[in-house]
Amino acid sequence: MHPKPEALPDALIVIDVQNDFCPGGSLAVTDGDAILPRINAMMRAFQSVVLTQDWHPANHSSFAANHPGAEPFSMIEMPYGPQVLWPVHCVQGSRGADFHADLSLDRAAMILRKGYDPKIDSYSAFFENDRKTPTGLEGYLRARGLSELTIAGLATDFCVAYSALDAARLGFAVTVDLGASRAIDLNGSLADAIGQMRAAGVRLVD
Ligand code: VGL
Ligand code: ZN
Repeated sequence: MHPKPEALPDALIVIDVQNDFCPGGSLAVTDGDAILPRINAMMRAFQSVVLTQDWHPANHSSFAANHPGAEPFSMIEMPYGPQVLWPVHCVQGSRGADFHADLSLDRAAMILRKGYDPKIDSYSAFFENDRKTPTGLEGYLRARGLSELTIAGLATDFCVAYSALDAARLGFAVTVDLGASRAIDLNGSLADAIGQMRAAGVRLVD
């Protein structure tokens, strides 16, 4: 009798580790690039790795520049709810939208792009910001039998948190690795996101 080899945990979802969210980028997250060694090492410990990529057209409605007179980081009301207006970032095909050069891509089974509809933002890897329009990631994970997810990347309080909350709502078992994530922290958004993830049953590890 041979013991069954310990199965690797299911899926690692790496959120938006792109140049524009790293130091020097247009929406730089403090120390965003500090997570790279840890993320790269984590990839080897999962059955499947999914990378997401924020992927906006230049006329995207989440850009302050597309709302005359509006300042970056101000809020507007969109048909689907409140929306932060961001500096122009992750424009399709731009250097800022590329993955950070040190991000290991070899083990990525899937690269999911989001935020390409000019009318609606998409923080989450699962749904656009109306919390209804699916990206297809749920179907991908279910079809492959991947039900336990670890989520990390940029930024903790926006795309990571929205992805984790949606995944929990869909019934996945979700862990967020805070040590492999960094936050924007806009007006208390990090504390808010942590509180919401805890309340939703997301496991938080450091
Ligand atoms: C993100 C703001 C705008 C993120 C993306 O990846 O957290 N934040 N677009
Ligand atoms: Zn974006």
